[in-house]
Amino acid sequence: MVDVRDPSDTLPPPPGDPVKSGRRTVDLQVRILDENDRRAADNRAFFRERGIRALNFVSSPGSGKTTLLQRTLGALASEIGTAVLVGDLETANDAQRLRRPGVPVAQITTGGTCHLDAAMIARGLAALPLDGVRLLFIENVGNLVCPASFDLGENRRITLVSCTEGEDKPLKYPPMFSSAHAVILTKIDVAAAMEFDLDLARNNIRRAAPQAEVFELSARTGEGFDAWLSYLRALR
Ligand SMILES: Nc1nc2c(ncn2[C@@H]2O[C@H](COP(=O)(O)OP(=O)(O)OP(=O)(O)O)[C@@H](O)[C@H]2O)c(=O)[nH]1
Ligand SMILES: [Mg+2]
Repeated sequence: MVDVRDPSDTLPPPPGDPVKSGRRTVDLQVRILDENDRRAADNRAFFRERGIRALNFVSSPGSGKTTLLQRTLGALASEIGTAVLVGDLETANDAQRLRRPGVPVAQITTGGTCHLDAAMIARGLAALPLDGVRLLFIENVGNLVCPASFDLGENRRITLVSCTEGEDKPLKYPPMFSSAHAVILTKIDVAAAMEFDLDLARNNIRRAAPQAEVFELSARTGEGFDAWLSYLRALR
């Protein structure tokens, strides 16, 4: 195994030309994340003042975030005020899938950006009527890496991993799992057909996300959905 991590990451910045040493890149990254953290704190304060609980759904492309939200809205929208922000590089497809009477939905298109950030959330919120909203669902861009670095001001981060992706994903993409409040193992209806080893996946989730509550469900059949809905009802 070749470990390509730059050992200078853990050392003081080297002297000399900052461009040649790579120092400017690191400084810029820190500034972007600092700025994002400030905006995330503003979002968090906004949610607190309004009595909104915000959930940030993250996963690989196609793990089933929109399908999970469709079924969740179908079960809860008449009972709890909900709104949705959904992020993709392009298209408003997911917003169209999630639209239903009484649920404000706004699509955020990021252009080329591989994650949502706190400023995008603030702009998205300005486009939503939020009176009576208690739960805000944020569907992040499908990507198991970048969204982990960007706090949106959410109250809960929910990481999905599906039975079609392989049991090892929690170990390969640790930040997405170690920063999750809950992990949802989804598409369990196809686990057997995929010869997916549920016990191995459970162990890997436990190792990567010992702090997280874990749900196993199918957004297609509804299996395992009651526990998930109870979790959401307890949050509001
Ligand atoms: N069998 C099965 N299929 C599912 C389930 N959840 C989602 N799917 C299917 O998986 C595919 C992708 O689902 P989406 O909900 O679009 O996934 P996503 O995470 O929102 O995708 P992106 O927004 O592109 O990242 C669709 O064909 C869904 O019908 C499930 O629980 N079981
Ligand atoms: Mg989606």
